[in-house]
Parts: sequence; structure tokens; C-alpha cells
Amino acid sequence: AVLRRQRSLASLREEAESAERRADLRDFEAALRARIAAGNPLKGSAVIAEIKKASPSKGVLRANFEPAAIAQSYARHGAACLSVLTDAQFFQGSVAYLQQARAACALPVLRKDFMVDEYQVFEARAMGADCILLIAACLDDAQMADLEAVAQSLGLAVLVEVHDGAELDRALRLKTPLVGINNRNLRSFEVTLDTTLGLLDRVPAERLLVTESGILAAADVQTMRAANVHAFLVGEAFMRAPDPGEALAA
Ligand code: IGP
Repeated sequence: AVLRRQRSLASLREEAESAERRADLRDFEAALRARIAAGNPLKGSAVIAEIKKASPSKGVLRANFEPAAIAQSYARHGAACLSVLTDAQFFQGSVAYLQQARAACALPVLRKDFMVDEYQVFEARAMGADCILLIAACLDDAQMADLEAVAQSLGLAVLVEVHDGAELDRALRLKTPLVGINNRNLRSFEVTLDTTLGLLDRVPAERLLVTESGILAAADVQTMRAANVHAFLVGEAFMRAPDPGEALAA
């Protein structure tokens, strides 16, 4: 992805570190944990509800794309957190969508993008994000550790995403408790929940495992819950529903 530097690093950094921004943080991890702790056997799942207009494998997912209305619907129907795509190139996302969604509700927000440079981490906090994504497949160990350190210095939560055992081992060297297992292979786009089921025993109990992608039906949620997985990142299934929040509650 092309990194567009619209502002100087110094000015972004100043805004990201400002007292105003600091006071505006929403605790992403706490929101997930609260939802799981409050859970009864059926509804005690923490859902990170995603707002994405399009994807590289499926094209445009939703014609009537209104981030603020979608965010409100998600919040009303019990989402723990939001994820908003800001990548323009592959997902037709934008910074404006994240800001509109966050302003429309009280939920913590993940900036979903391909983070490769600390510039983007300062940018994430300056735009209001509460959490960033680090994709192990896109980063080496030093980059992951550096980006995590910058994020945590700003109060941002970090969700580290893995797809196989080698990436998981690398992710577990980070400090963040939030570990996402992506059921979608980013190269072939193939999706199977076996990715999560095959790796979950290797995730220590004190980490918070988030299963990502390909959760399409209630049966998928049941499968994960039976395996003791209680946090979900869901996009497409909600984006295709007439009312995304109602799909979440279903
Ligand atoms: C959501 P789905 O299959 O419910 O739409 O998946 C989310 O996991 C997916 O959008 C995603 C993603 C990513 C997108 C996971 N990791 C990395 C872009 C970059």
C-alpha cells in the first residue's frame, strides 16, 4: 500500500500525544473482557463489528454504505467494539469513515489497515482510533515490536493478527494480550474455521483470542464457543444484511 503523508510526522505526533486525545481514549480490551465476563451461555460473546464497504475478494459488499448509521445500529445491538477499514486501495475505506463511525457511538474503534510505519500509528491515534492491527505476515519481529511500543505509548490497544503457527509464535513475543487468528488466508483468500481450531491450544490462557473472518452463521459462533473462543471479528455477514446490527443480535 502507498503511504500518503498528508501531514508532517511531528504535527501528527503532537496531536496523537495531546492531553485532549489522551482523555478521549476508549478502552478496547476492557470492552471485550466486560462483554465476555457478562456472558450467559448463549450471548456472552464479544463481537468486534466491522464496517467495510468492499473487499478484494468479494468487491462491493454494501450499496447503502452509511458508517454513522451502521455504527449506531451495531452499538444498539450489543457490539463490544467496532473495526473500520481505512485502507482505500483494497477495501474502499477511508479515515472519514472511521471518524464518522466513532462519533456516532461510544464504542472503542479498531483502525483496520496495513500498518507498516510508525507514521500510521500516530495517524491512527490522531484520527481517533483506540486500537491498531498488526499483521504478522506483513511485518518482521523488529517492526512488530517497534510499532507495538509506539502504539502502547499513545494508549492504543494492539490486535496482532496471525494465520499459522510460526506467526503465532512471533505474535506471542509481543506484550499485547489481544491475539487475532485470521481464518482467511491473505494470499489465496481461502477461508476455514479450522485455522482457529488448529491454533487455539497454543494461545496461553491470559491472552484474549479473537477469531477473525468467515463467521457467517450462528452455527459458526456455536462452533467457536464450544471450543472456548468468545471474541469474534465479523464483517461481511453484517455488511450484507439489511440492518447490520440486527444481524449481530440474531
Ligand atoms: C472480517 P469477514 O469474513 O467477516 O468479512 O472478516 C475481518 O476478519 C477481515 O476483514 C480482515 C481483514 C484483515 C481485512 C481480517 N484481517 C486484514 C483487511 C486486513
